[in-house]
Amino acid sequence: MAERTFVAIKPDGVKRNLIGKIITRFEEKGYKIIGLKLLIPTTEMAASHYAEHEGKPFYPRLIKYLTSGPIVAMVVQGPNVIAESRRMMGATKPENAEAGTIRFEYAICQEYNIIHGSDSPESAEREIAIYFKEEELCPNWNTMLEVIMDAK
Ligand code: D4T
Repeated sequence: MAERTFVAIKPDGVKRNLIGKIITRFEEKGYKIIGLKLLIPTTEMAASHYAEHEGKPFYPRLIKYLTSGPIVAMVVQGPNVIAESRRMMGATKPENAEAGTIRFEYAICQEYNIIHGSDSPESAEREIAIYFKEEELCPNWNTMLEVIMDAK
């Protein structure tokens, strides 16, 4: 199976009308979006997503933030997409993000850093399963389209 990762445009990114700009970066890079939805995460979803941070001082605000409005949940597929998409996002703290990265361009604080990306294959599969059913994903859509176009 091709490498895939979970990416979320967080509520501040959606509220600031950055959906198109952020999706464009992944498309222009050459990655395929194989799952996409707009949803307001429940507290259970957010708690599961950020289980590793439970008990930390910033955890309650993190959960409140993630459940405060719609997010765009995406599954993105392509070579080395887990590491590369995090490089495209830049450091968690926008002030440490390299010039040209998504957080450098669009975020000014760690707490509201507009985007999330899985940090390992295990996190990617765990996070994809929180937001998507496997049958909601379209991993082979490019091949499917080629078959239809060839038939014409
Ligand atoms: P996410 O998971 O949102 O992509 O962030 P990172 O993978 O880049 O960073 P993380 O897990 O360390 O942090 C998760 C989330 O918590 C917020 N946060 C983090 C915060 O508000 N205060 C803090 O001190 C830390 C460490 C930001 C991202």
